[in-house]
Amino acid sequence: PRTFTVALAGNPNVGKTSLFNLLTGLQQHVGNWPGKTIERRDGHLTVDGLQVAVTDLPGTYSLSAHSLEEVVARDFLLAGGADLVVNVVDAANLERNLYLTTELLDLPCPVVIALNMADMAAAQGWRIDPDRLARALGVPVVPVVASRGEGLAELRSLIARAARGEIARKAGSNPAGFHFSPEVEAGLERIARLLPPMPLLPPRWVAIKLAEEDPEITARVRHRVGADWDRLQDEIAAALPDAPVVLADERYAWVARAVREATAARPVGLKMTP
Ligand code: GDP
Ligand code: K
Ligand code: MG
Repeated sequence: PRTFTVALAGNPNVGKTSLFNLLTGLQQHVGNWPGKTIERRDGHLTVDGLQVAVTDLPGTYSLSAHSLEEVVARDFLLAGGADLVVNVVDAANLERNLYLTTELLDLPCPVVIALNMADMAAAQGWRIDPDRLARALGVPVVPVVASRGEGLAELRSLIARAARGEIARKAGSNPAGFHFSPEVEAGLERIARLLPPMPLLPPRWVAIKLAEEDPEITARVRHRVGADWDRLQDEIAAALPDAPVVLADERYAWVARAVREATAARPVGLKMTP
């Protein structure tokens, strides 16, 4: 069987490569993503006698395929490249960082959070409770300070648990963590039932991306259904009116609630993350 593979995903400059270096040490290889000028880092680590492969994904704020980095990251994840996503999050910019988390949780692969920059967050007066954050997000959370190597042992043991199959998520199932409202989920289900089979792409994910008017997925489905596209588009609009705005609003609201539940105190005299 294939080596258990971990992908590090997150916004730019949150400490992904720092964590990658800590995890893999000298067991790493730097190249480019096929046909792209974007750097790719792959490495290995051994936990509990298990070989684990690690890939450092390009930093992205979203998985909307609006940039080369986003296309690379999402294609890797959709192709089943990762058995576990370690979502590296900047604790000092928690709310902004967790938007991507909602998109990672749309995918069938298990997700854990490495809550990095815990030192910066504390210096800014944030008091983030990792257990409450884990409960709010529905996924495990490990606080780390990558620049000082803190939390590495805990992250390694979380990866080991995942490699032993103890942190699982059924492919194509509705994610345990992030959900839209029941009305939106019902609309997504209706859209998913109208779709032609799309190899490698979970139907709920395709429905979300169509509802969000994602250009790449829209083009692929359109190509696939041919003359039925106009009718499908009408049915999507009927199932989920104002879908792009409604879905984005629900992601932001879910993130805001998770941050509220996980933070005991707000920084005094400092601006909140937009
Ligand atoms: P990437 O863009 O996500 O790969 O982020 P990098 O690993 O390149 O880190 C970006 C910057 O943040 C570097 O200067 C790191 O040294 C620094 N950094 C990474 N982790 C931490 C951390 O936990 N605390 C602090 N204060 N700085 C960090
Ligand atoms: K960087
Ligand atoms: Mg990097």
